[in-house]
Amino acid sequence: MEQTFIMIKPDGVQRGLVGEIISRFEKKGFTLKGLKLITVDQPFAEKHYADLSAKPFFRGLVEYIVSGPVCAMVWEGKNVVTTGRKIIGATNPAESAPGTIRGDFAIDIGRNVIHGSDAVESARKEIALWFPEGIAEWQSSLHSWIYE
Ligand code: YYY
Ligand code: MG
Repeated sequence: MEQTFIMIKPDGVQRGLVGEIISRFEKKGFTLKGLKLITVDQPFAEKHYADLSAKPFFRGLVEYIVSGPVCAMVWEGKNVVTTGRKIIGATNPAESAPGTIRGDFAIDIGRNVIHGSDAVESARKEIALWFPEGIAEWQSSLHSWIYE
């Protein structure tokens, strides 16, 4: 089954959005496979966002990610990478549809509350980076109520 890496950024944690965000993924039918509150350092944040290191916003982005604890998660389910990105909404909250997490809870691009992997391959890399200890081995007993 497909997995994705979802991270509630420091603003989302500070603003008390952890429960709301977890609830949206749970209610959709996805399965929580990993979860931890963690404060990362600069080299780690730079590694996570390595693909963006040449961008003008990179410094500010790294500063923001290290500014407080984040909630790192692994979610599992059919098409969870693509569907997870839809639940999250467009990168710029000004363009995120209402009903998406960023559309409902964010205003500025540099405070957009949540990260989600953009492809199955990046999800695999991000899960390995954030959960080197591995993730929970369990199967939800709801499977046959969610999948036909
Ligand atoms: O995957 P996603 O988070 O939607 O966007 P990315 O293009 O990967 O950029 C990562 C992160 O960088 C974005 O969530 C906000 C920030 N950012 C920014 O501050 N300014 C931009 N013009 C583009 C992205
Ligand atoms: Mg991205």
